[in-house]
Amino acid sequence: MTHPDPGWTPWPAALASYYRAAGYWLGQPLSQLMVRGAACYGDLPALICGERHWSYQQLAQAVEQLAGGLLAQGWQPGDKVVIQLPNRAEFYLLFLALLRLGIVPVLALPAHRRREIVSFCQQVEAVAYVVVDLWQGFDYRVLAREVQAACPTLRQVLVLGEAQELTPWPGLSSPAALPAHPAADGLAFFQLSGGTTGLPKLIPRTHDDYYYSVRESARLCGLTPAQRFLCVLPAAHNYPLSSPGALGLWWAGGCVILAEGPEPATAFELVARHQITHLALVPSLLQLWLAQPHAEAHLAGIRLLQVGGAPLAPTLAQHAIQRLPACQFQQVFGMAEGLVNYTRLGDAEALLLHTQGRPISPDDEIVILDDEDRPVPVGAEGNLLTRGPYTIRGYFRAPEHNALAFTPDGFYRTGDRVRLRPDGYLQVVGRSKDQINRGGEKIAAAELEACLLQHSAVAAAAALGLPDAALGERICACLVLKPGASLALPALRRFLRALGLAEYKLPDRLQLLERLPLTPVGKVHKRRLLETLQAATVSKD
Ligand code: OOB
Repeated sequence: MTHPDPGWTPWPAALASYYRAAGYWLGQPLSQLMVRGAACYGDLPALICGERHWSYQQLAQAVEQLAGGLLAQGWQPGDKVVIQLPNRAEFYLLFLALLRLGIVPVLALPAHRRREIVSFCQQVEAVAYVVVDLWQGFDYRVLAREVQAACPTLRQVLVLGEAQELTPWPGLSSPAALPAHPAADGLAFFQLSGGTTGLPKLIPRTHDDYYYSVRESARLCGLTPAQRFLCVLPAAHNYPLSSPGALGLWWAGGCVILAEGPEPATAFELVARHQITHLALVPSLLQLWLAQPHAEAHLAGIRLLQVGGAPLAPTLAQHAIQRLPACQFQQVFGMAEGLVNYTRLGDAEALLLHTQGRPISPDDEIVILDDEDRPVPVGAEGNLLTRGPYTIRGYFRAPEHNALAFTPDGFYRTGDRVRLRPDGYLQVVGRSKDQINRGGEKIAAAELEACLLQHSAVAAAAALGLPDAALGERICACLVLKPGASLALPALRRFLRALGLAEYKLPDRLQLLERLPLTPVGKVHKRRLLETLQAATVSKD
C-alpha cells in the first residue's frame, strides 16, 4: 500500500531510535499531560481565566468533554483545524481537546487577518476554523466569512460567543466514546514561522518532540506546584506555550493565569490578585513595565522572570536584576522551529546579562558557519545552524524553501548570527535572515514587500527594520513610486489592511526614494539602505 505524502519530514529512523533510547522521546502523546496532571495534582489549581477556575481534575474532565462535543459535531482524528482565539481558557481547552482526538490545529494568533488565515487554511486544507465573536473591537465573524469564501475545504466555522449564522461553541458531551490517544510520533499541531518568504510557513511539531521540550524546560526552570504563571503574551506562541509556558506549568503542577493582554495596569492587578510568581516577557514589555510607577512593588512577588523573543540590551537586563533582587532572571532565546536556549537558574550575573543561554538538550547540535558554510573558529561570529530532538527537519509542504532553510543532513539554518562561547553559551549578535523583529513579533520582509508591490503607485519596495528605543525595531517601507504617483503612510496602511495583512506587519514609517541601492547581483542592498536612512535621521536630529 502506498502512503500519501504527509507533507512533513520525520527524523531519520536511526536518530529517532537514539532519541528514544536517550529518554527524550517517551512515546507518549501530549494529550497525556492532562491525564497525568489529574492523577498527580488532582485538586490543585491548574487554570484561572477571569472569574473562572479549574483544578487539574476539572481541567482534564473539561478537555475530555469538549473532545466529546467535537466528536459529536463530526470532527475526526487527522482533520486539520485553524484556531484563532485570544487569551481565554477556551484556547487551552480546545487545543488540548484537539490533541486528545488527534485533530491537528494550526495555532494562529489573534492579530492575524485574512491574508494569513486564508494561507493557513489552504496550506493544511483545514476543515474548520475557530474564532471568538468580538475581541479588541474586531469582529472575527466578518473575517471568518471572507475566509470561508476563499477556502472550499472549510466545512465549519466555530464561534466562541455569539455565533450568528455560524456554528456555536460545541456543547459538552460524555467522553465515553473517545478514540484512543494519538500516536506519539505523529503530527500534533502546527506552529507558525516568523518567516522569511512571501507566505507564512507552517511548522509541524510532533507529540514526542514537543513533550520533551516542555518537560525539560519545566525541569531546568525549577518549576514546582507553588509556581503561578501569568500568561500575558499570546497563548498560542511557542514561548508562553512551552518554554516552559502553560504546558510546562501543567507538567510541574503549577497554576496558569490568563491575562487578555500585556497592558501594565491590568497585568499588575492580576499579579497582585493571583500572587503571580512567574512571568515570561519580551524585552519591550520588560522596559515598559519597569517604567511604570512603583514597578518593583508590583513585581516584588515574582520569583522567575523570563525575557526572550528579541534582543535584550544588557543595561535593561541589569536594571531588572537590580530592581527585582528576590527574583531569578532568565534569558530565553528560542524559535518555533524548535531549539530553545536558556540561561540557567543560579548562573553568574555576567552570563545572565551577556548571553542568551544554552540549549535545552545535550543532543541539540549547534554549528556556527560562515557565509560559505565553513565552520568559524570557536567564539567567532557566524550563522547558527541546529539539529536535535525537538527541532523540525522541514516546513510543511515547502520543498523548495526547505532546500534553502535546511542542509542536506538536516540542520536548520536559523538565520541568527551568534557566537558560541567555549562554555556552550550563545550570544545573539544579529541576524542574516530578512526578517523584522518588532517587539518580539516577526515580520518577513519579503511578505510585506510582496504586498507593497501590489499598490498601483509602487514601482519598487523594500521593508526594513529600523532600530527603535521602545520596540527594538520598527518597520520602515522604502518605496520608489511610479512617475507622477504619490502615496502617504496612512493611505498605505489602509491599503495593506484591505489586503488582509495583520496589523503588526503594517509599516510604522514610509520613506520615498528615487531608487533603491542594489547589490552586484541586483538584489536590494538592505544594509546600505539602512545606513543611508540612519545617516539621514541623525543629520535631521
Ligand atoms: C521565539 O520564537 P519565534 O519563532 O517567534 O522567533 C524566533 C526568532 C529567533 O530565530 C531570533 O531571531 C529571535 O526570534 N529571538 C531572539 C531571542 N529569542 C528569539 N533574538 C535575540 N534574543 C533572544 N533572546 O521568539 C521564541 C520561541 C520560544 C522561546 C522564546 C522565544
